[in-house]
Amino acid sequence: MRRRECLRRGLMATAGTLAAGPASRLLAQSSAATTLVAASSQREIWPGQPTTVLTLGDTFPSRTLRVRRWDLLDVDFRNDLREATNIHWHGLPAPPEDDGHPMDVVLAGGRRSYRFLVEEPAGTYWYHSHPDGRTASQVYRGLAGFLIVEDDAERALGLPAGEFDLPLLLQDRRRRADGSLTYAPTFMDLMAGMLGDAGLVNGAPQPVVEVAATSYRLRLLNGSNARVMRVAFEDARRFDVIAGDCGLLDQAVAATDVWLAPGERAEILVDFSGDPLGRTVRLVSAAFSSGGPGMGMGGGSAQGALLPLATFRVSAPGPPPARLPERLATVARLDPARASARRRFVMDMRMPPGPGAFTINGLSFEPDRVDVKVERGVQEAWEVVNLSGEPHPFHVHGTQFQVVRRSGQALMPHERGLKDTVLVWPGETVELAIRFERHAGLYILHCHNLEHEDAGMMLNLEVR
Ligand SMILES: [Cu+2]
Repeated sequence: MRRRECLRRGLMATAGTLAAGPASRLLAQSSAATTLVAASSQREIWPGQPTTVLTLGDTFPSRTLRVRRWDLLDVDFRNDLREATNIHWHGLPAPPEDDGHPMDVVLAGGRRSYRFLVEEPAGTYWYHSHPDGRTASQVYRGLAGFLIVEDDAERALGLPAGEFDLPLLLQDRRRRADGSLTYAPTFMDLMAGMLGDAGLVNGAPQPVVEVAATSYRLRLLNGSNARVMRVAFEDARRFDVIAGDCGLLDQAVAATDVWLAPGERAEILVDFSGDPLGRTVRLVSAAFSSGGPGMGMGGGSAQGALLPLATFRVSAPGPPPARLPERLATVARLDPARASARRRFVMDMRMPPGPGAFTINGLSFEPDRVDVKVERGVQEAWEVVNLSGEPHPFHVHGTQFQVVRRSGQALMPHERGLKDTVLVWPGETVELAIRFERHAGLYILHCHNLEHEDAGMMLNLEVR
């Protein structure tokens, strides 16, 4: 297997940007062909209250896709909505024409295919709609789901699998009296982002998850529009962080909480084998002080407020807990000392909120303006500065990066692997090591607070 992967790697190196073309079809081990239809539908989120939601693959939230490394991701996409939409494959460096650039949309009633080779090792990715100015509204109503990449190296580790591998899409939503997911942000919501007062896990409000008394692999994805989550168990039990945004860490790191900004993922191993049958433990976003101007305002629950997410109930005996391997993976690291270009991105905002108020390097998104030009294959050192009073998750399309240093604190456990989104707190500077090596073409970088993004906190980035 390893030899075959090496061989394919070598072929890909010579194939270069052909990855999106016919060459990728020859290289792909198999095709993960699927049809995804974006549609409007009724679901019962809160008992007795039908809610109009948006679905991809006829599920709310959107259908979980599982692909294998070196598969051809092959999605026939149809837009049955009455608004334009598209799909972005968050975290995977897709070819630019398949990446879901905000201007590259499928009009109401239209269709297209998304097709590219999945070259990345096993990891927890996701996909969501990404049309300019409409991302927040569409993701809020349901257009987001898991995209899980699996491979043989990961399988050989013997991590909990099957029913013991639980992808958990964590979101906050604002509960309205009529049970609707009407997206109508207020002035304050546009500043802080849309914060909800109800925790949803895989689309269900505070579900009870029946588990066996053994270890579980939880794939945590913060799919909120704006809420930063400090995910923890209410009994402060320790768990092992095994993966971040883009796959496994070198080694597990013990922790009692994991901070996830919108767009970020972490995988944890949690052990219920010491719990008596019948015990319950709540998974929450624990309280923290955000210092943001949105605190206590906007009608939802404030940024940093305690938000219950799910209750785990240990309801059956289970197999012996999985043994955690000493080494999980070898993260393909860049040496930060070898950067040959430097760049600085300053995230800021001015009043009043709304179009043009949120800026990166003083600029608000202009579809026809290319703001950042990078050379393919050249390693760069990026400094991301947050001058505003709001936390901003900085997300880059077209590649993955490393977090090198934070000015405000040490790196968090899930930041020790490759990433595509990094949280930058007010006043903080974060240093990244980054290189675009896969495809040339037009991508974007932006804030993953979806209200900020829709208000223009986004730049066009061209890889040449
Ligand atoms: Cu932001």
